[in-house]
Amino acid sequence: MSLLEIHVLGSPVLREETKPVGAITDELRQLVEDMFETMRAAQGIGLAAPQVGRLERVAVVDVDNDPIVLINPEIVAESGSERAEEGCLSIPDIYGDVDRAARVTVRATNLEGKTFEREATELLARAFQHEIDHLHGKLFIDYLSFLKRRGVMARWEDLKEKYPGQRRILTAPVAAEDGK
Ligand code: K1U
Ligand code: ZN
Repeated sequence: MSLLEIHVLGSPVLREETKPVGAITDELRQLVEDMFETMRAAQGIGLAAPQVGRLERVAVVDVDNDPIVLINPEIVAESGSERAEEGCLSIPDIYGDVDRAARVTVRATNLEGKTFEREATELLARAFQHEIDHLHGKLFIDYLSFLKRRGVMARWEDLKEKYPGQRRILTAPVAAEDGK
């Protein structure tokens, strides 16, 4: 298992289109395992391959201890609209309100190569949409108004100094010691 570096805003890989996964290989299984570990270390509820510098069409999501691997995911149905605040592990300390479909059905393949469909609402629906956007080079800040986005970009000018090479390096969470 390895913690992967997270690419942050400005890294070109975040704006690239991913490539559909053909075969489920041991390398892909390792990538998925490392993505879950990285997502948890960063205290996220999702992570997409471009965020770790990879262009496979793969994302992981875990809302309420329900880990889901999304290989070649697509939204096949959506309805309603809901506005809520979002963040992004690739744009640390920046938040904004985003309108998303309130209910979505995602079709994807799992690590066993089986196609499945999953309907979702609330945070899971938002996470699916956020991660699938990453797989198409789209970020939540793209949905903000011109003025809000300009404010975000001005703030990012200061924050980005913390991420040399446009990479965020995580440290493994330290286990809590009993009784302390
Ligand atoms: O892809 C990412 O950058 C991960 C991102 C996904 C996300 C999905 C839906 C709403 C907001 C963000 C995160 O996980 S950021 C962490 C976060 O916002 C969060 C963490 C725990 C509960 C709720 C939100
Ligand atoms: Zn994100």
